[in-house]
Amino acid sequence: MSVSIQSLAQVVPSPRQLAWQELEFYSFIHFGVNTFTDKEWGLGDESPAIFDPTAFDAKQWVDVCKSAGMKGLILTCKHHDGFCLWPSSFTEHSVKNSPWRGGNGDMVKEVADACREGGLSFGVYLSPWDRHDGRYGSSLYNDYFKDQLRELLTGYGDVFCVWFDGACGEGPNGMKQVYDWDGYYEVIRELQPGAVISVCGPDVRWCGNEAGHTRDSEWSVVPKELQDCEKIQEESQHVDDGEFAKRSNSRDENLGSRDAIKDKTDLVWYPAEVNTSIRPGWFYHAAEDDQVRSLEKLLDIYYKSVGGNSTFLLNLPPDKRGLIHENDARRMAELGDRLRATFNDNLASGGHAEATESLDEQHAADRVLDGDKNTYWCPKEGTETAGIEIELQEESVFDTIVLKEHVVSGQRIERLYVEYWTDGSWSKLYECTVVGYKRICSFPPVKAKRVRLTIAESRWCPTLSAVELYLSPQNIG
Ligand code: FUL
Repeated sequence: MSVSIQSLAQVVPSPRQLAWQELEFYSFIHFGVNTFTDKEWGLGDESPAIFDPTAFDAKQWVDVCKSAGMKGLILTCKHHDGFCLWPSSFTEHSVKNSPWRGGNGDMVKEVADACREGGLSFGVYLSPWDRHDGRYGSSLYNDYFKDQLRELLTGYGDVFCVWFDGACGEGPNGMKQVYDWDGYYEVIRELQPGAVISVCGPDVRWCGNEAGHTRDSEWSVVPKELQDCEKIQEESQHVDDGEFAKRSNSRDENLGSRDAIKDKTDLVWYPAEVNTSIRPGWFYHAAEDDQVRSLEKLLDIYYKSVGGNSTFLLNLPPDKRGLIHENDARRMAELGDRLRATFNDNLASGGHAEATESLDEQHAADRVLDGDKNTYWCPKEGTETAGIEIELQEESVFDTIVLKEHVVSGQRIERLYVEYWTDGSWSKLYECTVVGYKRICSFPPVKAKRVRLTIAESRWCPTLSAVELYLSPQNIG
């Protein structure tokens, strides 16, 4: 082992990573000329004249996101086709040459404003790959790209995320671009120090597929070499469901396990995001109106991503009207209703907690029940196996347990199991590996008054800031 367990346990998130993780669930909005040509990737030769949503309403987008319980929105300000949804001063290829709002529109502004009014965080997707711009393939393009970043990061208020995907194809001159990643990051850090740089960036790690698949063990502490953009670029070319199936080994790979990091010297906090679309495509296609993902599928991804130490970035593509289609909007409301009904009444609150040991009074067992994310239980330093028992106020039926580590202190739990007291003995209910920011444990309903968690393996000493019990509405009655 090249790094000691103690130092490993002390790799921690930056404030911007922490703020991003707490958003948990947020939307991707793919909108642009592809919406009007029915394509996924534009060629770059589309006329701005085709961009003319008839009923665009940013508030509707925000309302749909909120109905699902999302806390942020990331807009494709420019996709690979190069068309800009804001009137950039550095290109003619934008909304300023479109009939929409008589050429006076600024979609980035309308969306950013609607997000702020609705209480959603706003993020930008700016595609480095540009199939339209003649500067692509030369250093001039890097200057252009930075100029665009400056526009987006100064003109639209706070931005929580700059999302860079890995695609790097040919531009209009048949040339490829050598991206100046470090230069891009510098602009972002200077203008929006609170923003995370996602995927081709150092703050948020791509989960490795676009199908919504998740790893059972998602570590936020991983080898630094995973931040290498060249590699991410390579991996993200033409990724789809089929492709993913072929690469399923990498999904199973436990990136942060003791085995995976045993020869590494440089470990970083690089937490995962799961990104996928509510439909097969990223952009809207009328032919996919009946292929909106089911409530069960979306719940499954939510539980495994948000509840598996990742975040969930779900794409909702608006249609030619500029509205999120009724089928998608309905599904989002259903999802939000289900989540709200499930995580409404914490059956553990008011209960009593006892631990096998506690570091001190301040880190006593009952900290997991106080509803305060800043307080936590932990055993003595160096104790890697420990347990905590919760006695509920009254015997209750439950099918869900939410666990949270105090990730401000690092990610430490490696294996844990949950038991409940029934018929005079402990019976196993659930077993998992990592916990991290949040683990949602889901199982068939049981009735009990006592629940016991055993942290069987951890790094240095585990922490827990929350243990919550719930009953989902489909199991009530
Ligand atoms: C990919 C792109 O090629 C897709 O069009 C989409 O934007 C997705 C989120 O990232 O790399």
